[in-house]
Amino acid sequence: MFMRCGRNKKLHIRLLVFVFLLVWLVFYLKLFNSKIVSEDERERALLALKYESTLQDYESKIVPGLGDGGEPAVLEGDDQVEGEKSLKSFALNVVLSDKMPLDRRLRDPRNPRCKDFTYNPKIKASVIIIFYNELLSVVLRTVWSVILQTPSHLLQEIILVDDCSTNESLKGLLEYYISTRLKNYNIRLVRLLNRMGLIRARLQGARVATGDALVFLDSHCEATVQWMEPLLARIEEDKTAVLVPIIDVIEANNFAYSTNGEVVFQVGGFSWAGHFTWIDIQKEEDKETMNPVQSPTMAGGLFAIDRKFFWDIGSYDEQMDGWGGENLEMSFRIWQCGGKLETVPCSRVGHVFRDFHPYSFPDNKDTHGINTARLVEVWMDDYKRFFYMHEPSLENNPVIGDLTHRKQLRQKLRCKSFKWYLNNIYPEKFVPDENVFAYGQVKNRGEYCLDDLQLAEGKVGPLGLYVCHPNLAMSQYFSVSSKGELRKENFCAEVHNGYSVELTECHGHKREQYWIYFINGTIYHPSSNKCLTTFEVETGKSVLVEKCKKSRYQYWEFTHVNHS
Ligand code: LR7
Ligand code: MN
Repeated sequence: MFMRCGRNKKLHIRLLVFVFLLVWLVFYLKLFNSKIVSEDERERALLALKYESTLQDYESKIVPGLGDGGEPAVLEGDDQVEGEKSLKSFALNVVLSDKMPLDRRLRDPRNPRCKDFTYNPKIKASVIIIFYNELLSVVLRTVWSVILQTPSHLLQEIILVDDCSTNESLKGLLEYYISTRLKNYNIRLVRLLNRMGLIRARLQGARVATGDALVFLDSHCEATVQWMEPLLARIEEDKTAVLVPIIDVIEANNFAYSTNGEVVFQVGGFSWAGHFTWIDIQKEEDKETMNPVQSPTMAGGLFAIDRKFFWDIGSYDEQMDGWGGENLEMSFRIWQCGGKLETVPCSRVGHVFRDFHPYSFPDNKDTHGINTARLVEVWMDDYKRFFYMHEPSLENNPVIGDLTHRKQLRQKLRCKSFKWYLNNIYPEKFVPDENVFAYGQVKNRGEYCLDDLQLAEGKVGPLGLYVCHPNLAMSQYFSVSSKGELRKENFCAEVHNGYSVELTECHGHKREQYWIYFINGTIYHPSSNKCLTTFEVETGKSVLVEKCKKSRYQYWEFTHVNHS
């Protein structure tokens, strides 16, 4: 009994100690916990003190309904004046953007036939948005559009990559906005410690991404209804397909969302100078379809790709600096190394097209030129000659840097040649010295040459004459194509009013763009029954068509003539 009693007493003491310890532990933990919480709260309170009122000021300027649906928005009075001014410094209307709701909804811009499709993808996307010194409201509108237009079960995360911006508003205020207004969404902010340029910034974003697919966006975009579904559905179907939405225009001055018509859309091409261009869909049957359409290239800023495929196919050339070139590099690589690039007509995203870059580049380097030289060396084989005709100073220039790794990649992936790419993916691309009757400089009286007078891409201007350059430069490089066009890249010589000769977009239907180069040196224009003639250079209008006659002013000599 004693024993039992004694045992019982011991048990009681133990129990008491145990209960005491438990109470103490619970209490301690609570204390500990509350300490953390209170620290957290203090930090938050401090942040709030600093940013909440700024943010509320910011938010109080927003005019509900402004720009709703994507309608053009107008400002009045001082705002209008200030807004116009900001266009010159920021390349977009800052005042208007700051007044427009960050979560504005756009109308459905798609072809009505898109509504007949149902997509049921099971994979998730990481949306990667890179930015450098962009306007806060524009960045946030991009983020909101992704949140609002993407079903949450398809969105793994949004990754914002700050390429070391110096604008204050993109620092604490942005962080505060994310941690308060966007706290219910999975948004990750990656700060780069140095300005790395957009190519390496995207790579940093891709490195931390965990979704099945990567979807890249510029930081001044707005997604529209069902933009994500067809992109992911296509990736699910084929992991080697890289997808581009239709990129609509958000006007920089009034933020109107404008579509280029509902049905018509274009795909990507390129110029020999190394620029991305828009081209019409070539195959008739593709013009009608709402299914993904092959695209020879992409613009670069907006695309979706399987995450693993992104790395397998060589991600990006990490040695590309700044801005430019990575879009064509990736386009050629995807096609040549076994992938495909497609435009998805039922996915549409708006992009603010700006007249100039509102940011500067370190050292003022021509990163577009250098990056393009890198890609022509790795992917374009002998066709790089055309690029160097535009940029002779980059040929064999050490600024291009080391290419070993990229060349190894091409070998490792057993990629096809650029000729294969041209023949199979972009057969419409005009090659100045292939399948042509004549090409090169076109001389008249020994010292004058046909010249494009530096006409910019997409413009119309007179065919000119200029003193021949000692080296064949692209501005004096013309061809007589197999279709009888007197042409330079996408410019064709066309007779206007039976008299003047203009360089204008080639249409491929002969008519006023049809010429015959005769062995006797005349360039004959059948539809006007006249011949290409030159006057003295000094008279300005130096090249036109006139009644054919035997004259040295109608005698033209191409550097290369293909006799057949
Ligand atoms: O140093 C920089 N660091 C950056 O993070 C410079 C820029 N950036 C960011 C910038 O804030 C923006 O979010 O990179 C993004 C793209 O820069 P933009 O918007 O100045 O480029 P862009 O729209 O004029 O140019 C197009 O071509 C570029 C070539 O390098 C990129 O691929 C862009 O993403 C691309 N944009 C598009 O494809 C959108 C459609 C335009 C067309 C046609
Ligand atoms: Mn852009």
